Amino acid sequence: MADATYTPPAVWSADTVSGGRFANINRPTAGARQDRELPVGEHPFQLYSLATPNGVKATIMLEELIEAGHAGAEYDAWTINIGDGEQFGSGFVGINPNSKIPALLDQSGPTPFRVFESGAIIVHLAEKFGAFLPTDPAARAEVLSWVFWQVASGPFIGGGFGHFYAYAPEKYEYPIDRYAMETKRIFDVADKRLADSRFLAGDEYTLADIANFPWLAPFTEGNIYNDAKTFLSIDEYKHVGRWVAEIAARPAVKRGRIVNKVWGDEDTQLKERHSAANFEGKRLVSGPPA
Ligand SMILES: N[C@@H](CCC(=O)N[C@@H](CS)C(=O)NCC(=O)O)C(=O)O
Repeated sequence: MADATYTPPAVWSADTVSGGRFANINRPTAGARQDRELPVGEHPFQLYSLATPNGVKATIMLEELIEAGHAGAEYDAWTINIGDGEQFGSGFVGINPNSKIPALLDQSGPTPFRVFESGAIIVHLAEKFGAFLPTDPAARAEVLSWVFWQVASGPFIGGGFGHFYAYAPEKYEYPIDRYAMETKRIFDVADKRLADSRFLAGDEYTLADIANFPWLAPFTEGNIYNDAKTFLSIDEYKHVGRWVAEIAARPAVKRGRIVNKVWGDEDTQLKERHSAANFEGKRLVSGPPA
């Protein structure tokens, strides 16, 4: 177990690391750990993911494109179970050397290519279909600013606050204070912006909202990291709450949130998505694992 008065040795070694929820999969090395091909379907886009906040950015984007009439955005979504280490299979590492979901294979043209990192995936799709990302330079810069802000802020919320508050083997005051402070500050940035603006980048729903919603919504809805909503007084952020409620009601968002969801009530799970018919009989409620 870690010691509150830990003195770092001259050279760090992974052998001394204590437990925690992801201790079985975490290693200080990259690369494939086992041979495992990925399944490939017929649609232009092949998504390999899981319905965590980072994964849901991609599935909301794809469902929004389909909802907007872009038939060329049809996709197959395959579940990568990160708890079982499937992100370290050779096929997945081939499309994401960073071994994290989501990863996309674009086979819409003659030569398939990979896109990894959730921010890169949604920007790639937006550019391909000319959707949710304005072309006017000022408007585009505002959208991309909020997208990159999210990608940069997410690890403080997840890897920082979520890890130490919910997943670490023991509760340590210093990191919980550090990341609770930062998570609240991030919420306040969004809240102040949304006090003046219907959506994050202005009057229009854009990639800025698609990137940020999956991380902010679970806190206002109270279904992430145990009782984090209470602990962080998330109800203070009224404008974020108003924005979450509006976006959560969008049909594409409701669908996107259950794609690759393999926890919760059976009728809210959709392990694989290959067509609109897969949503029939499903209850479109959501939420990442607590
Ligand atoms: N910056 C990456 C982060 C992706 C990420 O952290 N994915 C997590 C799930 S939300 C994951 O795959 N973790 C598996 C692991 O760390 O081994 C992105 O935005 O795509």
